[in-house]
Amino acid sequence: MRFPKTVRAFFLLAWLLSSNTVISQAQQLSPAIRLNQIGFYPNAAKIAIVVGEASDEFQVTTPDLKKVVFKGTLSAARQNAISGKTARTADFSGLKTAGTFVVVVLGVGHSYPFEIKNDVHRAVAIGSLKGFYYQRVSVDLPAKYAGTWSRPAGHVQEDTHVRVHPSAVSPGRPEETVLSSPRGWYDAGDYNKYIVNSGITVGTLLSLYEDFPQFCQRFEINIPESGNKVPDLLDESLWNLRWMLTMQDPADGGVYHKLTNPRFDGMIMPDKANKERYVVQKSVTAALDFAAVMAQAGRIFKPFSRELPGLADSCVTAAVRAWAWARKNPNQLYRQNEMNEKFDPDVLSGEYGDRDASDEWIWAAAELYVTTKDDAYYQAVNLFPDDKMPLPSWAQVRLLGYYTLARFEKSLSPLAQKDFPKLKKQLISLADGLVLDVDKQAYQTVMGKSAQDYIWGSSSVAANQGVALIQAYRLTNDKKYLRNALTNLDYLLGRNATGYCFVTGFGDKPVMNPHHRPSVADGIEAPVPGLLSGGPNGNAPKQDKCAGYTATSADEMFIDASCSYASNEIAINWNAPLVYLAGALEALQKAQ
Ligand code: G3I
Ligand code: 9MR
Repeated sequence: MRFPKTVRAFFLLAWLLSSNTVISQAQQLSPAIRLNQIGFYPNAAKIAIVVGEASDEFQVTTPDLKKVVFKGTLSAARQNAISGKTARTADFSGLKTAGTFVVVVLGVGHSYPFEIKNDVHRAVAIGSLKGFYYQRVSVDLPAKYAGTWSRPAGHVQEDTHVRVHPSAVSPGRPEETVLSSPRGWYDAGDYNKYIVNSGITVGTLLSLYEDFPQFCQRFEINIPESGNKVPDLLDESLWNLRWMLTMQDPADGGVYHKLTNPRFDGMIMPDKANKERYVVQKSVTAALDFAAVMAQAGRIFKPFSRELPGLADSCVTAAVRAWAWARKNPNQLYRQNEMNEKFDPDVLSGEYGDRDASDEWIWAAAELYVTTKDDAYYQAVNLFPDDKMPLPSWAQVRLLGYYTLARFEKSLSPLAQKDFPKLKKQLISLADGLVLDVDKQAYQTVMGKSAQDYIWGSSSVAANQGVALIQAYRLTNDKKYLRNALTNLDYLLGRNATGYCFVTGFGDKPVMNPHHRPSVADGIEAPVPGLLSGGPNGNAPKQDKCAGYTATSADEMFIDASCSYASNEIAINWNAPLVYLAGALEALQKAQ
């Protein structure tokens, strides 16, 4: 809906008369103007979306509304294909001056302030990696690193006295066996530790290091290890990697699916969560995700043999043994309900179950092949069963293997070289599909062209689309992929149908009440920072039954309430692609 012609003519007249003065200094902050609440690189695209009725003109001004630095005309109205609402674009890409500004739209109001500067997403990149530090198990988080959110260690006793669940017993480890399996990150808003989800998370973080090693050298996040000779990204990843290593049964190389309480804890602090914990059944998906990550870690930590003696070799050995276990147990999927029928106590924490391990085989084979340079891994599984390029998620890791093959294009053996042109074409066609028709989308973001994007953890869909586009950029040097990747960072930081910045601690309308036990229980108003909320999920009301959903469309199906675990939990596998996306865009900012 637009204003009648006479009203628009009046606004236009006022606008012309105003010359360089502001449209109206009485403008109020308007939630209808959606933009990246952090800001923009000087040379990159700069877009705000205006929802609903608006006049044709907009300005960019100083935050006090006194000085106009840019004037523009809103685009024609587009209809949001998901909600039916009207959206118009304020494009101020022409403004390249550094500073802090707001967008002002006549008859609507002004936006939150944002910055234009180099390194504008550095704080988000640092904050989202630091988010992992706050998830650390087994260690105190002192104020020196954790600031206001300092807290005592969780699961110190519990995770050094872990029981073997009846589903997981083996000749060497009968039922009463007690294991030590400390460290790692809490998975999400809950306090359990899951190998499958750890796999994609660590794999994604380590990939940022492999793709942008120089950037990672200077990527410091103030953790206890900062200042040692190992980049912080690797040190933080090691906190989880070392835990993962303890989840392998030394007798047979199998990997337990998870370390968990039988039931979720209440909303309490980690040091108060004292329930007995178990390692449960070994699974083929856990073994293969573990093998993939350990193989990747093996090659990454090799140059650090002085700082971390023996680590790289241990990782490769662990990977090879997990792979061998998977070869012997290809059908051992994790099916929680079936397991609970056979064994007690019942385990009711997150399942991370999977009916199909073919993608985990592909990922593990690709990583082992690249690390060991042994063609046998390349030939062991059908690496290219079809032309599909499914976006990475915890249940779908095929592309992680393809990204690795692409990353090592120059050192592939002749066997893999042969397949490479086709793989490259397919990765590029995935990216071409993502960038198609973004200009027709209400928010001008890659995210949200289809309502299908709004699933549980949709923020990770946006972030992983961004990662796929960065991969395409690396393969082609075509900046259109970078430009489109940035649209999804804009989405996560506020240019979306909810108006929230989905990263805690960032933006002017940040998520404040995530489903995150420490954030709920610590008595501090602000949530633990640097954590990515799951985001809108069309099915959330059915899934978490939290009261308060009023939205009628999937792109808005989100509430900033701690009961909403289906739209507002945080999770390590969602944070990792955010770290990648923000880090990669920072590393590549000169190219944008
Ligand atoms: O992918 C399908 C999609 O094709 C379909 O259209 C849509 C319709 O519902 O469903 C999609 O699947 C959903 C899937 O998430 C998407 O990743 C499932 O319905 C949904 O049940 C599933 O939710 C998972 C959730 O656990 C419940 O099992 C999330 O992926 C997963 O991230 C989440 O993980 C939990 C752990 O179990 C426990 N720790 C916290 C963590 C985060 O919430
Ligand atoms: O806190 C749990 C969260 O991490 C999971 O993603 C979610 C779905 O498995 O479950 C949450 O726990 C809830 C449980 O499923 C049902 N009772 C309420 C729990 C949250 O308070």
